[in-house]
Amino acid sequence: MNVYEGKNIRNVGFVGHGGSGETSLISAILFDAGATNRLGYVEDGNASSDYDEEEIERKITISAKLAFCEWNKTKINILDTPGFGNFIQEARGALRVADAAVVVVDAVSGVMVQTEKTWAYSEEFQLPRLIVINRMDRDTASFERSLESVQQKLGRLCVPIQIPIGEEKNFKGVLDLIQMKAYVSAGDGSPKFSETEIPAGAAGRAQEYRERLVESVAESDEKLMEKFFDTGSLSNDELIEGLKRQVSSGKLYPIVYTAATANIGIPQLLNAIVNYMPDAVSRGAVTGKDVHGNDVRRKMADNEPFSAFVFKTFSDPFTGRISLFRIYSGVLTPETQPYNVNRSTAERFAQIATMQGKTFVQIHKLHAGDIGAVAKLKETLTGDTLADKAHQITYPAVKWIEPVISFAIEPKSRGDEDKISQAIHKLMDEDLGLGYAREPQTKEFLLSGQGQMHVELAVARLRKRYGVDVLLKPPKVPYRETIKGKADVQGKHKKQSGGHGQYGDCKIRMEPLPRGGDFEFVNEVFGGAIPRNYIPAVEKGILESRRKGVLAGFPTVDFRVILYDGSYHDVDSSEMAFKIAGSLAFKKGIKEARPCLLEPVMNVEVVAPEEFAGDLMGDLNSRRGRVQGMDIRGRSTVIKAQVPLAEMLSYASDLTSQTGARGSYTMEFSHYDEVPSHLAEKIISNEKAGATGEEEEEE
Ligand SMILES: Nc1nc2c(ncn2[C@@H]2O[C@H](COP(=O)(O)OP(=O)(O)OP(=O)(O)O)[C@@H](O)[C@H]2O)c(=O)[nH]1
Ligand SMILES: [Mg+2]
Repeated sequence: MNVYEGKNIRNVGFVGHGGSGETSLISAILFDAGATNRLGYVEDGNASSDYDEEEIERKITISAKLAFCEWNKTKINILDTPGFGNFIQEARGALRVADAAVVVVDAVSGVMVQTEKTWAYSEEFQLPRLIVINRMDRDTASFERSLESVQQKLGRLCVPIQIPIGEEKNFKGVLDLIQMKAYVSAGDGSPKFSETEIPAGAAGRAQEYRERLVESVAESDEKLMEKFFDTGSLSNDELIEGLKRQVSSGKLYPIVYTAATANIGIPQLLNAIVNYMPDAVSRGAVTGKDVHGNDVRRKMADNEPFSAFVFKTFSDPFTGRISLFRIYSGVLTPETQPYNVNRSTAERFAQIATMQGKTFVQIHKLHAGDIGAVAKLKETLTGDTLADKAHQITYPAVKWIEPVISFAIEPKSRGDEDKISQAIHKLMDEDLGLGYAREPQTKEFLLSGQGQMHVELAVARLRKRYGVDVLLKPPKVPYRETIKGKADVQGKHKKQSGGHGQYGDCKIRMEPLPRGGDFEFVNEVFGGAIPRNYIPAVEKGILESRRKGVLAGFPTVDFRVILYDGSYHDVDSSEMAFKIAGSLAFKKGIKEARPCLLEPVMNVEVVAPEEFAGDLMGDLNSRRGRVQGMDIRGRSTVIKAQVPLAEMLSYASDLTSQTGARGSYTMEFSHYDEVPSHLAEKIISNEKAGATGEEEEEE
């Protein structure tokens, strides 16, 4: 493996909507550049960057991968990323360390939801972009329509630097609008192609698009503008230099055309990456934080102290944990002693490497700007900065969005709980979009993720990697019980047959408290009707009983108990007897005080294109939701509503199907509210049916 300096390195993240062909393009690139000796296919399960067994099974990319090739004396580090919505955060994590994005668009469907999302991520990191219209060989692939879709949704700064030769099965290659040459693929799946003059029949069209390109390049460059006005054109050198500048500064986004699986247009795509995408140190400097939390700038140069950002961690069945990092400053050699600044600990690099898909490739040195891999770091996790201990700096980590869907999980075999929790934490080290917590009220373990598929995938990995099997259940709604009326009752526990007797007797009043009032205990016993030392026992009896309410076993909340009278026995009374008396009084009192069920109500915010607004509001109403307002955000409508949690359990997938995956939502707890009585009856009878045979939980 050759060593490259930053100015001869390109770090590009391939992003796009699921299925537009990022992974297939990368396979073709690696093959054409000689990095692999055969062309791998997603369909055959041998694409270089979809190697994980879950990826092969599902034929999609699930997590970000690193690969590289050498082209025209330049090293191109390639990050493959998922385009499927559940895993799209991975694309964001990869773009965080890229210097440019290659945005792949399907020639048939054009710009889709995740194309726009990854475009927005590229915007967030201010990355120059190259657009690849792929799958040009498919039925109904269209140059005109895909261009219209791109320019309409991603803006008019997207301009073709090629036009395709033919479409659908007649797609043969590309016309280069800068060199004004035709590049026709050999058509046998090999990287071979011929360079010819543009055929007479296509010359007019090529000229037309070249002029558009020249105008676009001249438009935002004063010097070129003058030249263009004076002479009516630009020289090729001016055009190339101008284009480079505009692309680097985010003023133009060039478009190229490919068919990945047919290996057409790939060498020209590689040329475009090398020629127009910025090199790995062209940004000059990066901003981080020093040990005091102040902003510092660090020059991206070899002669600066070492610093690198870890953007990805995953476990490899053979090598163990692998960390991918990008070097921002300094050179990494076996002598470098990296220090993890976030965790204040020294790390040791057993060997320096890079990844070619799943293959670990050793290298003796990496320069500032390059991307590398290292195995078996002790403490380092995604988002950490490794640096020279004498020159500490940290770079900002990407914050993953919170999980949006939760499932209760249950071990298939008892006693597996600890193993499961350890395995889940290992998965979470490499997948920052997962969440795991115990719901304190229902005591269920909740596994959360970015969508149902994400959670199911985690469950599959638990089984295959760690040999633990869990059942996925929809999470239980944490209902509660309360009272609406008052009661005045007596609880008496008396057992005086044979041996030592038991005697406890208390009289209580019960009354509701406002929502959130939880529980209050007031002692109004005067004159020793109950001896003072037994009063806490009465309260304890009530506290224990209220944990499992009388209606359906949910905790009872928002009520006050006033203990005002009782009686005792000199010999037979005991703490235990008064505890039981308290518990009896509680159960009796609740029943008299018009008990009811409470359910959690959530604040829900739904964002979707305007055309769905009416249907979505109707749907929220049918979920017993109360729509509270509507807003416009860009081209989307934002609907705010309060909806009972019980109605939202399958909302993620329902919203996806209602909006063709163009809607999203967030949800947080608002308050508890009474469950309408007809629903309460159902819940109560379900709970009672489910509770039979269940063990009583002990303290
Ligand atoms: N006909 C044709 N099929 C293609 C082309 N590129 C990719 N495909 C097929 O399209 C499907 C999706 O390709 P992938 O490379 O997995 O797409 P992706 O963008 O990586 O998908 P995600 O990883 O889910 O984001 C596969 O069946 C490929 O064989 C192409 O240029 N022409
Ligand atoms: Mg892929």
